[in-house]
Amino acid sequence: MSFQIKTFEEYQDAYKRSVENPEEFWGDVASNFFWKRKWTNVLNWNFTEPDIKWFEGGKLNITENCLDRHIYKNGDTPAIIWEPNDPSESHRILTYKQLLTKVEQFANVLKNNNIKKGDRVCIYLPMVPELVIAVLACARIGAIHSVVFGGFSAQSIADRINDAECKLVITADGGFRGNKVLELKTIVDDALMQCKSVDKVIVLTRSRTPISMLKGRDVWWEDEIKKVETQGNPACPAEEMDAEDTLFILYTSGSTGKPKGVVHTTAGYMVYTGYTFANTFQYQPGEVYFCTADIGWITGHSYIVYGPLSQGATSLMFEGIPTFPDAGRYWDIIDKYKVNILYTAPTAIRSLMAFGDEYVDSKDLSSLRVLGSVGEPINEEAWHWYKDKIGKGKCPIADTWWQTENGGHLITPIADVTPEVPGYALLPLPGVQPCLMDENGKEIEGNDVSGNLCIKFPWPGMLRTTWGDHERCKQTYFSTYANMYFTGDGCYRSPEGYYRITGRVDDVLNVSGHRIGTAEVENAINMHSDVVESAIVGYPHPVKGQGIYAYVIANHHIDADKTRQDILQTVTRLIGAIAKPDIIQFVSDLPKTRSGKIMRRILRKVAENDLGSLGDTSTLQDPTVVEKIIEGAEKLR
Ligand code: 6R9
Repeated sequence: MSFQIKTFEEYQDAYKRSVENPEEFWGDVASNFFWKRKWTNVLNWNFTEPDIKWFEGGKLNITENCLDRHIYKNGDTPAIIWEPNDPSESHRILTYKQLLTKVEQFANVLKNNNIKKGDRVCIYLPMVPELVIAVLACARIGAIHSVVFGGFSAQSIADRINDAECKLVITADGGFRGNKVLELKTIVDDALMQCKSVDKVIVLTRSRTPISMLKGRDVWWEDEIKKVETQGNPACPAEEMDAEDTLFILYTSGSTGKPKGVVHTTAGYMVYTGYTFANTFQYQPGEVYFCTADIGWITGHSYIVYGPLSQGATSLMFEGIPTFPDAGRYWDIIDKYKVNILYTAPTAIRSLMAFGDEYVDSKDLSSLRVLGSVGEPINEEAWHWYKDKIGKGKCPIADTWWQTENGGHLITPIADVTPEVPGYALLPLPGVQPCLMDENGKEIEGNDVSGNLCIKFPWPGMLRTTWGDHERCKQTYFSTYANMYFTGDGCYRSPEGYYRITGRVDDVLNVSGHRIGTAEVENAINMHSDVVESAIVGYPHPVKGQGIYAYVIANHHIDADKTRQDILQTVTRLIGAIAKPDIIQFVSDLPKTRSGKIMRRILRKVAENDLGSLGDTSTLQDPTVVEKIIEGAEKLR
């Protein structure tokens, strides 16, 4: 890992070089990877189209970088350690050699099922090693994976499959999460009633839940593997991919209705996730690294699968939830496998903190060396508990700020290299040029200032487009400010020049570290036959970070308690349980401007119970609406 920065001076040098001579800088980083053919041009870009190309002319396969190149020296190093949901079930370890064999085998299964380079494959699996195998098998043959988080509903899966026109779905009979069984195959069956493009479903056995298998369409994972074995288990050579060939699509919520398929390409994503993994966490050979995210989110893609594996690391994946069988589960896992690096989310920290220290105190956490945080701003109380209780005051905390669209960390402390300040993502990694913009499109210079966070210059891991709709990519990220990537986040830069992310400035909520578009939830609620109109806002929630507050105008005749339950059911069916409102307030009207726009600012203040600063309500069509809403909110508290 010769690109690992070791001291603050080295960080400063690397940063300077990355800004003054980005092509040389990233060319040097990229030469630490395995290329079938070297690139001819490091970077070609403009942010107006946008059109971004890294390592043009380069040929490679990311799985050769994540697997084959480690085999010679480190074939017996564990690549994946898997801890099951139920602690009494045996864990599994896959060495690099074993993982490669399984990936090649399953890549041949995909080929046998008619999947070719460029085809889209939807993966809807629980957190089992086969999920990593499926992802890498797609990459092996150049198929584009679209992983859908196991908590999403049939409708959400159908929307994602149809948007990407996936040909094949990989799922399991069911998945275990705590004491629940997720009926994954049944949910896929429901989704596929709406999907014409899918002609095959590969089903892994996991929960042995009874399911239906449709003749001609559905096949068992295990049977398909047997077929490959009877074919003599041939190797599966890695498909030669162009640097800019699409590696995967991952859907994420924005401020408008429909989730966007964020597109990441091969070489830039590989270089960026590998570089940031090695640097942020200062991973050392032989260490056990545990990221608690689900592979259904970008954190799992970049920092369970691709980043760690490209660096030959040992990546621990956990099938279950932090509170099963009790709130000491993460600490048990750390103790059991002598985990050195833990990467988790503030929502998990806050939730475990609330269970009390007795779950932590009896565990041996002395193996921990580095802690990471991701997904949402970390409040100081949680930061200190993490630092003192979990890290025993000796582990640096990397509060990594980044987004699905970014591929990897953009602003983060580097463990033991840069300073740390609670609540601060701190400083940009080399190659990242952040800036703060004001409402008029002007850059805010200097320190001790706040503004909208933008990035001025491309980095290799950034998104290239949104699937099937380049215009949307341009509109969402590259149009708010000329020649800038707009993040959607607000940010403060301290007198020292340190960055603190203050949260979304658009209509995107961050609930337990998951992005939820308010428009998406509103659309779902509005589908309910008794709902006339709705408005969603976020409000501070002690564990989730933000909770979902729904203002709903319903038909007069409703039974409020019953309709509330029905609305929750509607949202669960249309999006998934993660988008369920925490509070539903029925209102007779919503505060609207004379042009008919909902004034969300006021709704937010009411939801936050911050009534002293409602601001100007004189431009409302009917200012008395606000009083009625405040009255109703008080009754709910
Ligand atoms: C990786 C990931 C992205 C949004 C982002 C921001 C918030 C993520 C954060 C953070 C403060 C951090 N966010 N990390 N806010 N501090 N360390 O979470 O991607 O799901 O796309 O969410 O999450 O608001 O814009 P994604």
